Amino acid sequence: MSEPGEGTDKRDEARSRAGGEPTGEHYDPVALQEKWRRRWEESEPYRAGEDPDDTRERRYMLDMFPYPSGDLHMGHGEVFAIGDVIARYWFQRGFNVLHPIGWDSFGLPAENAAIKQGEHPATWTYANIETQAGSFKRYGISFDWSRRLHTSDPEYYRWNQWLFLRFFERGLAYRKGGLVNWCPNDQTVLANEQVVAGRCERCGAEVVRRELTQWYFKITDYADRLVDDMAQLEGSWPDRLLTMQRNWIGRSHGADVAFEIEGRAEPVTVYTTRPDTLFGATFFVVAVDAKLADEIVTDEAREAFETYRAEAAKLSDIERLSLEKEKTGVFLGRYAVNPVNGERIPIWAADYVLSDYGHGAIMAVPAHDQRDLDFALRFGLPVRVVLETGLEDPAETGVATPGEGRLINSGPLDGLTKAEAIDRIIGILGERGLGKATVNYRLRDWLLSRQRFWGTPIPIIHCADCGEVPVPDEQLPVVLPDLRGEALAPKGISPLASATDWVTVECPKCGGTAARDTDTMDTFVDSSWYYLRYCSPGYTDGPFDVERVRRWGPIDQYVGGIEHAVLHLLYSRFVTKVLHDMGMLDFTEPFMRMLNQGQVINQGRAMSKSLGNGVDLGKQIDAFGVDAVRFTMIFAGPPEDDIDWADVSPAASQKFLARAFRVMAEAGKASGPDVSFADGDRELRKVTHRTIDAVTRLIDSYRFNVAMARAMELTSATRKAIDASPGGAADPAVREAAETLAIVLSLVAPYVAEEGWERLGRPGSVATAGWPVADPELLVVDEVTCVVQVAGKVRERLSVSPDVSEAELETLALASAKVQGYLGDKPPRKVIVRAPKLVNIVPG
Ligand code: ANZ
Ligand code: ZN
Repeated sequence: MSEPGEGTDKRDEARSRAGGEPTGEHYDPVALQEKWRRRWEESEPYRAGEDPDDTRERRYMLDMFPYPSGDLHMGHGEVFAIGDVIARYWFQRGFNVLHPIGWDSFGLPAENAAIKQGEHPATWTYANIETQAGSFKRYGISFDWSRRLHTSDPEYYRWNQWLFLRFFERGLAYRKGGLVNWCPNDQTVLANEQVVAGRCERCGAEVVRRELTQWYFKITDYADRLVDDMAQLEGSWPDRLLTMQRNWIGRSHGADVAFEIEGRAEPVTVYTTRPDTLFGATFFVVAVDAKLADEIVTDEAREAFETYRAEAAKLSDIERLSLEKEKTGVFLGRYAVNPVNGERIPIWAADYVLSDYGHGAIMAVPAHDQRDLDFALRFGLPVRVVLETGLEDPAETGVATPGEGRLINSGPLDGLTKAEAIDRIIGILGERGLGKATVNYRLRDWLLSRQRFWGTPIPIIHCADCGEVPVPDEQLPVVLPDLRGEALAPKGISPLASATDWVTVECPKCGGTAARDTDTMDTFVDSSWYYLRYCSPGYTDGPFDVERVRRWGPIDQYVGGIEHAVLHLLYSRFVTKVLHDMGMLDFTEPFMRMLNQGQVINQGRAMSKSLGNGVDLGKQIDAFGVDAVRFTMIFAGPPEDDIDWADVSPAASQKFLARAFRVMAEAGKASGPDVSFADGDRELRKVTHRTIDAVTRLIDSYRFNVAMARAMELTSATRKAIDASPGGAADPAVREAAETLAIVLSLVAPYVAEEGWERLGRPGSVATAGWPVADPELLVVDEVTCVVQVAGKVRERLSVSPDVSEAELETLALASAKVQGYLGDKPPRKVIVRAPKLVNIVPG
């Protein structure tokens, strides 16, 4: 699968108006694309160095790998252009850069296409991969193509299976029965994370709950480390991303409190983050789908309870927890006893309490918890305020008061603050053996089995005598059977189950007849470690060569969409920690910096078929050339912002690149590369060096768009210098500016930069020309004199930079001791600033 697609190559050739080598100063993007693509393919300028003695600093730049859904789209065009600025900048800085590419090539769409076309999912998958690979090459991204991987290759997924077995050995992979999310359309289970507002993330069908036995990874064992290790990422990951990870893990500190249930021997424990409000508990709620509800409901209440339970089964967790949803529930006919005051409180069943969080039952404190209050008001239950917050009575306003305050109506807690009361009550409960401080997490174990074909088979054999038996390592990979077309149609069980020959195997333990597990892994398993494989592609002794990962890892910069803020990043962080614990990694976080790009939209809306506002990347490239499209993506705004394609102009980008190209070509014609820049015009040299200085800082701080604005200014200044006199182009300062331009543009518009570099007579690829360094002597800014008038008389002269801002100048003037002497204590009535020459102050 390693031969690149030919399609896009041909397209360039056919459209090349120059019909061969580009000559003259006419900018022909297609001719440049054709010429340089060939050369790059031969010279491989972006190959990462693997020589252990290579002393260059190593940098690992990674773009989230694509799913091969068709050809590349505008979103790819943007994100890969952004990642490429960083990678290419690092190449220029002289680092040994690893910038790999691969495909996340298992998944449902391939399977659905295969069913429709009566094909094998591989056909669709690998055809799309070839299309995308060809398009990436045309798009000129600085990948090290020698490391390419596809997760659907047996040589890759073999290591998913290997990892699964290591997890299994460590007790981190296990099977359990329970209620799971089921997509009736895709006929497969979904992880909680894949249910969005009660619907399947992929197809939008309403998700139902089903009782099934499934495989899980025990990510909850790592919950604390997943929270605590975020300290390493603070400041280098976007805050919003860290918040989303934190919320998903949902660590909370609270207490377990045991409540006596009348007529039941064992007390029932509830989890509360507010044990201080225990005296305000006026009723008790059990999750409607918890076993406890079924167990304690009285005969009289059973019928109503069962009807209600059937209704609630249709809702997703998100709907159940929604504050907007009207509260529902039934009285179970029984009472609990408040452990601190002996009060009898009624027990209800409701859907707003979840069976798999905490203990599946709560003490309800309506005065201080909004959901409890909504419920109390709906069903006429008492509301007792136990915290003096200074706000109005919740029973009157319908608004709970969850904040801080002093305790009231709470016996021994009266007068204490919230924090004091929490400590005190935990102490009291502890002495009596009725409670203790605890930590809870919202995070659930990672449900990884899927009932679909196009994924990694789970390497477990089920034997009637021996139970779950791991497939021995030397039998890996367990390769998918050859199923295609109708055989893949969803049937509620995995299609693999129908491949009887494949399923039936000898038990590795007892030799008896046994059956393979027929589920496949969630594709998030594939993407949870692929970044490690790139360090040693083709490695056969393990998922990756530990030594090589030690050299390259962790990833210095990861670029990808915010849609992966929770799932992919959390799973990758988890797997990294497990591999660290296995002694295979010397780091605990995989991605040291993270950049989330914005979206490419059109006319204010996300692009969609139904709106008819889609823009095709290939067509944009055909019309304007690769460089202009990439330039437009980068120039549109900061990388995190959305780009509205209706507001940008690839035609204008193309025009600019043509101007830049002419500057480089004319400079190259007028002088040779051996001139001394020091002999050049000082004013232009100053512009060049100020540009170098500014662009360096701008790229370092990800303000790529502003950096490109500076490149445009440099182009204009150079053009002016060329046109100023007949021999203008021969000025060494013009050459210096043009060479700088080629290097700066190489980050965004690699084709024109490469051609320009060649025209300038420089050998080798511009991609590794080396980043220029600004000469401090040429950065010195001239000063001008600014006159400060107070009441119309000149009172002060300030020496300032010619580009001082008005605000700065006003501050400087008012800070002058002389000026202050004339103003006295009164603030000035008016300050008129004409930067950089004049400040006029009207005293107060
Ligand atoms: C009494 C109380 C009083 C509560 C109060 C809050 C405010 P986090 O922070 O998300 O962990 N709770 C406990 N188990 C629950 C379950 N299975 N389903 C739904 N809600 C549950 O939230 C913990 C709080 O959520 C707990 O503290 C409990 O309500 C509720 F003024 O107990 B609290
Ligand atoms: Zn057996």
